[in-house]
Amino acid sequence: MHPALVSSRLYGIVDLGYTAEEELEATTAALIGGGADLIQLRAKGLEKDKILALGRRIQPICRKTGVPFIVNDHADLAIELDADGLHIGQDDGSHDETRKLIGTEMLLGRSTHSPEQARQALAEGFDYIGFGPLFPTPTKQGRPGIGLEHVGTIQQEVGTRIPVFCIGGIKRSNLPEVVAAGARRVVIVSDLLTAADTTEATHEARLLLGD
Ligand code: 3NM
Repeated sequence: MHPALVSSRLYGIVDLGYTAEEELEATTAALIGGGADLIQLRAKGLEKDKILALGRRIQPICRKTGVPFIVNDHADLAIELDADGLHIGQDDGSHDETRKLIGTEMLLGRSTHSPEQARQALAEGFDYIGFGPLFPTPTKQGRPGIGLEHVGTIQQEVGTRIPVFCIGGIKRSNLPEVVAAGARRVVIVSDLLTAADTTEATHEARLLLGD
């Protein structure tokens, strides 16, 4: 397991679908202050120049606090931003192609949506995976929830080798059942970003994950 990820439990995403541009720094700081162990910039549908400008505001906050900064989708932007990692989906190219682009140092994560995809991502050499969506979610529309059925198995088979971050429709309210199903690590987006106090919500989620 990559040393930077061994103790990671809660993955926070600054998603421009929820976070207003002027709140970028405050939201990043709130997620980190509440206990997020990784931060991803997710800006679906925005121009690359725009994403670059947003990333330039988040990256230094992550660097200063020692929290890995992960860029979604764009290898070139991850390089340009001196990010600590790149996250890619199933349709964003192979592990080896992407690794060649970003070099050996950067973390490389993959979204997976079934047990087969999770096993494959481990075999291909990804540093971590997202596994979901567990529940239907407005943040990623058009995908059915895969439920909790495979969470325990994938945590045992894959999650003991590389971090498995369960994702999709996870909230503080259902986090206990996700943990009870065997999840050790999670990504939570809307429940933290739409909370009245993101720092407090993140802290609550971190406590619900347990030791
Ligand atoms: N990826 P929320 S689910 C960004 O299954 C994303 O790969 C998913 O947001 C996947 O916590 C998802 O608001 C949305 O449901 C997560």
